[in-house]
Amino acid sequence: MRTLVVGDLHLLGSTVLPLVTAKLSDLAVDQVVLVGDYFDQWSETGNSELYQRELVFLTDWVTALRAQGTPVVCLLGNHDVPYLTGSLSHYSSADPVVGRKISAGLFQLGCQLALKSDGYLLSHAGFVDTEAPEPWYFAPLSREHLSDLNRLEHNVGFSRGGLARWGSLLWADFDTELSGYFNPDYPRQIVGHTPVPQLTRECAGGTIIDVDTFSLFSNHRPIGNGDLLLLVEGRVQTISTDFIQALAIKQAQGDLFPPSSQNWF
Ligand SMILES: [Mn+2]
Repeated sequence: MRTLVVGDLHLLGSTVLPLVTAKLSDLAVDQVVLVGDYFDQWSETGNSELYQRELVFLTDWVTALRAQGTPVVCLLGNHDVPYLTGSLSHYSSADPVVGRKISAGLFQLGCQLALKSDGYLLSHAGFVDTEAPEPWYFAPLSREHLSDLNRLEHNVGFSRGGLARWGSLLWADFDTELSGYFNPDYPRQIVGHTPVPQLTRECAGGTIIDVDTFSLFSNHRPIGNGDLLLLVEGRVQTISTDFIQALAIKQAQGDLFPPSSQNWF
């Protein structure tokens, strides 16, 4: 199995996903995994048109790939779950139309919490200490699990501003929680959630890899280099992309996050 893993998107799908498309045939990819956090971006919370445009781009992109026979697994991140549960965060879009459309879109995509592939456990933020996946994490989310999902979304550790001892698989911080205290039953994990300059690997008794290379600083400059991860029969390869150039071109054209024509916030 050849699995291409894509980090957090945060309303950058229309910039990032074409770069992913360009790699698929050369790399003979069998399966694509998106690690979640499709929505929310610094200073764009009120840009409802951006949210809706990126939602359509994401669902169209995933639907087209699946129709062509390439499975796409869409994991859920802490920035996605509030739109499903209705328990919005300070960083969520407060527009009820946006929220309703995102919720419908995430259900349509069949988003799930975790995936096992080639000996690795993939999730948005990872499994710390005794946190372990339950069977429903591996299936497309159904409405009966929304209260469980809400509980996981509110399980935030100290280092991310919460009161829990550890963050859940939606919140575990890579540096302070996951890399040092991963669940020893799952020593091979791939996650997003914590922005990194490049694919980051911790090997203190395990192989814990962070793929969150598309996240931006609050001034919309890139933190990461836009690398992707290719998992081939249990081995990991780094796949570089033109993310930095693509981002710079869109920024120069004022086309990265075009302002909403009805931006009341
Ligand atoms: Mn994120």
